[in-house]
Amino acid sequence: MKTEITSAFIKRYRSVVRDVMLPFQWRVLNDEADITIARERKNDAGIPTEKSHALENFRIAAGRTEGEFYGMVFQDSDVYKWLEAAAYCLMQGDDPALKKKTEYVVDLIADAQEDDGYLDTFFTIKEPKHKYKRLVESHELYCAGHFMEAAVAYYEATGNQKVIETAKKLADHIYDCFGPEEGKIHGYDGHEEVEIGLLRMYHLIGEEKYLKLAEYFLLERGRHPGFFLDQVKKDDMTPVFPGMEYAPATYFQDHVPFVEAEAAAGHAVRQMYLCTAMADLAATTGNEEVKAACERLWKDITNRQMYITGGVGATVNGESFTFDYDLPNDTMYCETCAAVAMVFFSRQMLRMEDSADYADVMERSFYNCALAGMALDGEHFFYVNPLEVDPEKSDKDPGKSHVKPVRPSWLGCACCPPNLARLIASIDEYVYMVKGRDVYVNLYMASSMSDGVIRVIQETDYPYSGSIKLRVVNDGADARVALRIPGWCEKYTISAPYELKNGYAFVKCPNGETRITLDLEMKPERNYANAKVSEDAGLTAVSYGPLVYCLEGVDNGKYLHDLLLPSEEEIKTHREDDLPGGVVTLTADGIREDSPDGALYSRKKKTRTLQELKWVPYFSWGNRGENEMRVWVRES
Ligand code: FUB
Ligand code: ZN
Repeated sequence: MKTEITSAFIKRYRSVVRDVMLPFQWRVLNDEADITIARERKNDAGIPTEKSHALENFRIAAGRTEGEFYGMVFQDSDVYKWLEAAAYCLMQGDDPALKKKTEYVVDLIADAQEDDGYLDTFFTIKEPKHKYKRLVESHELYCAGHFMEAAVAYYEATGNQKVIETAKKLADHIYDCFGPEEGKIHGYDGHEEVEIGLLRMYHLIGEEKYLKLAEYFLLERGRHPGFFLDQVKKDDMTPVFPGMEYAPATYFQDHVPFVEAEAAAGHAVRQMYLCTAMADLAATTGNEEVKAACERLWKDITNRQMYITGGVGATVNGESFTFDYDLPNDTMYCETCAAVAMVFFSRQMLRMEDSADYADVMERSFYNCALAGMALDGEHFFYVNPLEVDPEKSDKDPGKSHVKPVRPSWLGCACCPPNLARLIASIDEYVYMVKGRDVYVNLYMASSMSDGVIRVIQETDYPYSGSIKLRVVNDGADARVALRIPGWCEKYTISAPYELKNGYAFVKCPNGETRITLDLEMKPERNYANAKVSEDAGLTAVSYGPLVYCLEGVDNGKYLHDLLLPSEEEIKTHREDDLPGGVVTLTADGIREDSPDGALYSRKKKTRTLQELKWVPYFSWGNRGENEMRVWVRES
C-alpha cells in the first residue's frame, strides 16, 4: 500500500522534520550546533550536557578516530532514530544531500560493528569486558532494537544491502547469546525495544529465529526474578546508573509475566514498548493469551491512566505510571517518547482488531501529547509534556524542575526528539489499513492511498474541519471503505448507505468510482474527568475535534488558576493564520477571580471581574515565549 499525504497541516510538520529537524539534529549529533543542552531535571549531574558526541562515539568505535565515549549509555540510539526518520523522508522523495549523510551513517555503523556482530559503542570503547553482563542498565539490546528498526526502514527506502546485513549480523549475534538453550543468557534487557526491532526484522525477512527470539524475550520477562540483580552482583564494572538494580521490578515490567499483568506499571516508555511488541506478537502469531493481556492493559491505560492529551506517565519518579486515576497535571511526566509509543501500540492493536477505539487513541496521542513534543520551529523539544505549568514553580520548586515552561534546543537525554521525528516522518503508514477487501480510514487527513487495485483520495481540512470528501476508485471486485466515526463526534452524516460496526461505518464500493462525503460535527466541547481523578475535580478541558486546547498566559494574563469558564457560556471558534502554524483558536466570556485584600487568608469572598478567555491547541503551546499554561480550567 502506498500513501501520499497532501494535508497542509501534516505537510508543514513533515517539511519541518525534513528541512529543519533532521539537518539540525545532524549538526547536534556531530557536535556542530551552537546550542545549550538542558538537563531534564535540575541538579541531576548524571545527565551529560556538554555535547552529544553520538556520531563521534561511532567514529571512535570504528577506529576512525581516537577518544573517549561520551554521553548516555544509550547515546547510539539517537543516531539510529535519526537514521530511521531520514529513511522515511527518503521514501517520500529524492534528497541527495540527506541520502549522502545516511550512507555515511550506515557505513560508519557497519565499521563500528565488531567481527562477531556485537554492536554498541559504549561497551566497545569503554567496557569491552562487560558486554551483556549488566542488562539492568546497559541498554545494549535497546540500542540494538533501534538499529534494527532503522535498518528495516532504510532498507525499505533505499534497498541498501549493507544496512540489512549489519542488522542481521547483530540479530544473529544476539540470538547466539540469548535464549533458553544451555550456555546462553537466560534473561532480557532492562529496557524493552529489541523485541520491536526483531519483529520488524522478521516481518521484512521472514527469518523464523528472529520471531522466536522476540517471543523468548517477551514471554520470559517477569519469569526470572532476581536476574538483573544477580548479573550485577557477579560483575565489577563501575555502574552506569548506580543502584538501578534495586529499582522495583515494576519499573522494568519484570514483576509479573505480561500475560498475567492486570495494569500498566513502571517506566512508561518501557511499558509502552512492551505493549507494542506484545500486540505485534499476538497479531503475528495469534497467541490468544497475549492478545487478552494486551486488551487488559489497553483498557487499564486508556480508561484509568491516560491523560486527556494522550500522554502517559504520572510521575517523574522513575518516569512512571503510578496507579489508576492518579493524573496530576503539574508534576506528571508524559514523556514525548511515551506518547509516541502510545501511537505505536494503538496501531498494533488495530492490526489485531478493527475497533475505532484504537484509532481514537492513536489520534489523541498523536495530535496532542506527541506533537507538543516539538516547537513549531522544529529546533526545540519537550521531554515532559505537562497539562499545567507555572514558570516560577518550574524554576523554584525542586519537585517541578522537570516541567519545563519552554522547549530547550536539545536534551542531555535526547531520546524524544528523534523519536518524534520518526513518527511524523512515517505518519502516512497510520492513515489507512487494508484488511481483505476493506480499506479502513483510521486517520482523517488530506491524502491518497493505493494498494494497486483500489485507490482512495481523501480531501479535508481536518483537524480543523470535520468535512471529509472521499473518492474511491476500485479496479477490482466489490470492496468496502470503513470510515472511523471518531469517539469525539456525536453527530455525523454520510452521503452513502452504510453499516456500523466497531465504530466504523462500512460503505460499499463496487467496481468503478464511488464518491462519499462524511460530515463530522466539529464544535468546541467541554470534557470532564472521571470523579475519581482528584486533580480535575471541578475542572473542564476544552476540545475541538481531535484537538485538546489550553489557556496560555500570553493570551490570558497571569494566574490562570483564577480564571473561570461559566457553565453555559458559548465557546466560539476563530481561524488565526497569523499565529504560529496557523491555528483555530477558541474564545469565551469568562471570569477572573481576585483577592479583595492582600491578606494570605481572609474572610472576604473573592472579587469577580469579566475577562475573555482564549484557548490555543495544546500542541502549539509554548511557542510564544515563557508563560503559564493550563489545560484543565475551573468551571463556574
Ligand atoms: O532509557 C532510555 C530512554 O531514556 C527512555 O526510554 C526514556 O524514558 C529516557 O529515560
Ligand atoms: Zn524520550
